[in-house]
Amino acid sequence: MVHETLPVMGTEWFQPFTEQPIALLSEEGEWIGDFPLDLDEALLRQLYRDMLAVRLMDERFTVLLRTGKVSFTAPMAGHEAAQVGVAHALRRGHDWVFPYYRDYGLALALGVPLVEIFGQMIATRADPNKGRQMPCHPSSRPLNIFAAASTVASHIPPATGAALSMKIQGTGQVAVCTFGDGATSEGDWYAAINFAAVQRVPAVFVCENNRYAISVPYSCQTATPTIAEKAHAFGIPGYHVDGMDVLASYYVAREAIERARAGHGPSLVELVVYRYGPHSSADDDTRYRPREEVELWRRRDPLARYQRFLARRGLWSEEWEQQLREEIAREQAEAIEAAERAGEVPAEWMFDDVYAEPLWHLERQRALLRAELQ
Ligand SMILES: Cc1ncc(C[n+]2csc(CCOP(=O)(O)OP(=O)(O)O)c2C)c(N)n1
Repeated sequence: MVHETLPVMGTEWFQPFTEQPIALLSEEGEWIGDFPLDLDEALLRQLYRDMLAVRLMDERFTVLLRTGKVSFTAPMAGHEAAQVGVAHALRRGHDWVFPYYRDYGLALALGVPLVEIFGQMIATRADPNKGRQMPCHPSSRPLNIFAAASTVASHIPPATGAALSMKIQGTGQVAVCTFGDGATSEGDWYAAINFAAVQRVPAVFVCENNRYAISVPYSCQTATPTIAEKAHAFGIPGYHVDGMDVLASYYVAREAIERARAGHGPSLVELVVYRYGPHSSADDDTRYRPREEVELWRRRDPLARYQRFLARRGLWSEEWEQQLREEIAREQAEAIEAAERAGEVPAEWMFDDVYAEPLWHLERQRALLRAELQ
């Protein structure tokens, strides 16, 4: 099925609205794309390094949770290829990113310093947000990463607004907005994408479809077989992609982003993934999904598949794997130490930056809190 209004650019490799998810790597790690792979070895290896760093960071978060240093986690294992692929497809620090709470892998691959990531998770002075967000809410001013919000889909209208502003000002930027399958049932989602389509703004809407919204399975979320096909109703292309294939995630996101940048309007990209862990540290997923299902998806692991691809090209070895694991473990341990050393956040910082000018009632509350704590 080809979308009639899709502009012909001569460089488009992917068809929207496919029944089968677009994949570029077979399970055995063979390249199955029908166009030439144009990525250099450094980037091919970087994609693997980033995915491994995300996997190990996820494990670190769980350890920090168990030792009481972090109060909440939103596991992202299974989403690595999707998040790392998208991060490398955009222009870092130029384009804007509107992430959601499961996107620390995206933040890591975009280059948010590890000390800031762990500072935000533990809520210390290393956190540029001054410890005022829930854990798992990435953001970065220098990298144009909008502060993630827990309110499902609330960041999608701001992404459309930012993209409209980019269009009016002719900045050549693109707004990339990520969310889960559950977010697609929110009114904000429809309003934001519809408006983006009508205005032909430079935005790309990326659904990390992990088949569940907490305990609600995909079949109770929507009656359509894919999220991508909802793009039909907005009059924009919708791509159905294997989000556990890092090269498919990267290439489709890149095409959608560059179409948007060239003035051809927004797209919807559905990256089919699976979260191996519970929805969050407050969830018990054994109550709503069988272990066999989790095991089945684990066999499609994005890291293992990509490792096989690299190995076929002589770009992966046991020694390199070992070296990477040691390097990443050291970097993350040092970042945690530095984040902790930065020290606790004073409780009264909660009153900072709420308004441009201090307001009398907040100053009064600040004084009361200070007195109480003394
Ligand atoms: C507006 C709103 N409704 C409900 C919630 C509670 N809630 C938090 S996460 C979540 C599930 C979202 O699932 P999905 O969008 O698929 O993303 P996932 O967590 O699976 O990656 C819900 C219902 C919320 N935070 N905000």
